[in-house]
Amino acid sequence: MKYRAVIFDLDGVICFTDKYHYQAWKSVADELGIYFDEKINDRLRGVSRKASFEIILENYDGTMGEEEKERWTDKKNEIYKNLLKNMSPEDLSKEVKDTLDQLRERGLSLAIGSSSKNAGFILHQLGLGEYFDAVSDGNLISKSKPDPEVFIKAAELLGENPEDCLVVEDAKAGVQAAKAGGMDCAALGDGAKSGLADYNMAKFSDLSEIVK
Ligand code: B16
Ligand code: MG
Repeated sequence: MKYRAVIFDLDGVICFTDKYHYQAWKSVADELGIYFDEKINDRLRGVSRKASFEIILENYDGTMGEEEKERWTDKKNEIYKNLLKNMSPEDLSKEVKDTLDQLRERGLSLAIGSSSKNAGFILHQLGLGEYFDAVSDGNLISKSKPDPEVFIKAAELLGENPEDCLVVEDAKAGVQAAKAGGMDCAALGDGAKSGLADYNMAKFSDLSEIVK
């Protein structure tokens, strides 16, 4: 086989939390009187919470200090975490679960490489709390994607070399992070449109062929 391990981005690959991020940021933006729509929300994909707020503030007329920014990002996270309680194992598609099981049966190690500080809670909600061999997330890193830190950390936790790992991503910043870390990348959605990935997938189950 071409790879020994597969490292999955979480939001946009294993599950879809876009609508919850949108609702939470929208409520913060409305309170601040900042224009915010789904197109701006698309730009937040794969980007850290702090960097996401900076993008939202591009439409803010005033100035804001670091402490105030932290209060608003904390508020967004409280709203977001409450919305995540709506997630359940039913939000994990059969296609994703079957493909993961198939890769595992073939002897591949499986890890998560997510910018999110809520990755553990999301995995728990999906019924995947104990499923992965390693979880590298926003709590373990100091530099967000497109920096490769989160994927390098995942490979380290698995005890694998980067060149033996395949990363699966949906965001351009995530594809850039994988490549900067010396890993091959299979991309979905915006990541595939970026033209920077080694493989472009139409659907998650395409992975079965890619890792053969
Ligand atoms: P949190 P991923 C990313 O997760 C999301 O795509 C991005 O929209 C979000 O801002 C980021 O996590 C941080 O999330 O506020 O929960 O720490 O795609 O890298 O799995
Ligand atoms: Mg993502």
